[in-house]
Amino acid sequence: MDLPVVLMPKPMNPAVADDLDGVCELIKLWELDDPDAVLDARRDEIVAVAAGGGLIDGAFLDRLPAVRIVASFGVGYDRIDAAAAAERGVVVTNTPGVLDAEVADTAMGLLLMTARELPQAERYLRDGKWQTGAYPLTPVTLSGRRMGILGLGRIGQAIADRAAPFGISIAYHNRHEKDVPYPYYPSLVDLAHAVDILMIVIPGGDSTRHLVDAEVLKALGPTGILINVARGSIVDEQALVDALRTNTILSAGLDVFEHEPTPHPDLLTLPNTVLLPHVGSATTPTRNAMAALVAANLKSWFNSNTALTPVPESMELPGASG
Ligand code: NAP
Ligand code: 8YV
Repeated sequence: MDLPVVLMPKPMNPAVADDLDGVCELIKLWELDDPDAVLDARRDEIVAVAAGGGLIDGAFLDRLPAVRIVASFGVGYDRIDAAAAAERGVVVTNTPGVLDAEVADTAMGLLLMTARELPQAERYLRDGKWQTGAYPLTPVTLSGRRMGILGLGRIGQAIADRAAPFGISIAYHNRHEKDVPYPYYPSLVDLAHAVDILMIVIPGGDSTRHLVDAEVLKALGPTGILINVARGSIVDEQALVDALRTNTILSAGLDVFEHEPTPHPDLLTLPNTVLLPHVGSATTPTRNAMAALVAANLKSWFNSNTALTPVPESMELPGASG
């Protein structure tokens, strides 16, 4: 029997291909001499896409009319037009849950690094400056501070759980109030006013672009710390640079940027930033768990036409009821 044909447009964690060995024929697009010719020749055979980066929109899917599922690596799927996919009867899956702890650990690490200036202090030691005197005291401590979580979802809740033992209190802003023991702020600006730390964990994409703008940063205030482990597009990066330069906020810890892998150049030179190269989920065990979930979605689809973790936009489609 012919195996189902799966397109992998960009390189992915190798565990995806390993998990799919013998399950499907995998076309690794980036390895082909003439990818367009192969896409045209096999357009009616390719039934699934394993997506690990790159834009997947309506035009892309129109080239591949037999595709019924796009299994995406990562919980954020802002590079995939899931609504356009649904219009074409294509289910999109992501990898929720398996990375919550890892990303929450990264968020707390980034918060500690930023509030206590740990990377700057380490550079001070490495530069031989300790001999000339102690590293300056940092202006804020974490205990007793208030954290506003923009996006109290799976990862946001895992961050809240970790923040409590640090003596940090939680408030949040989502579009919808949740049944949780934390104060809810229907307005993001009001949340920013009320807290010392703004932790961003909402999805990226057009609907959240520049939600954190100059007004929100002003509301966070001169002792405020911004942490972003979600998507760079959520923050107006120029407004953030201006706010950091003018001490409108105290500091920022960023794992994500508007234009990856090229952060705004001023972020690199400002003294009050801590910058990570999008490593929120970047451990071998967690990336392997994400890869396994990508493969499990495809296997389940081929075995029983059922997606394991469809995104909300796909929920009305057959095989995606959860
Ligand atoms: P989730 O469980 O879906 O939580 C997202 C939360 O954001 C929900 O509580 C949602 O509540 C809220 N939200 C959505 N749109 C909003 C808006 N316009 N305004 C205010 N709140 C909004 O997602 P998750 O699994 O926690 O992941 C969150 C994001 O983290 C992902 O989408 C991804 O971009 C990012 N991420 C980054 C890394 C990394 O490596 N740095 C790793 C994993 C994930 P409402 O629906 O009530 O608004
Ligand atoms: C990954 C992420 O870095 O899951 C997400 O949304 O941003 C990260 O876990 C990303 O999926 C690409 O590898």
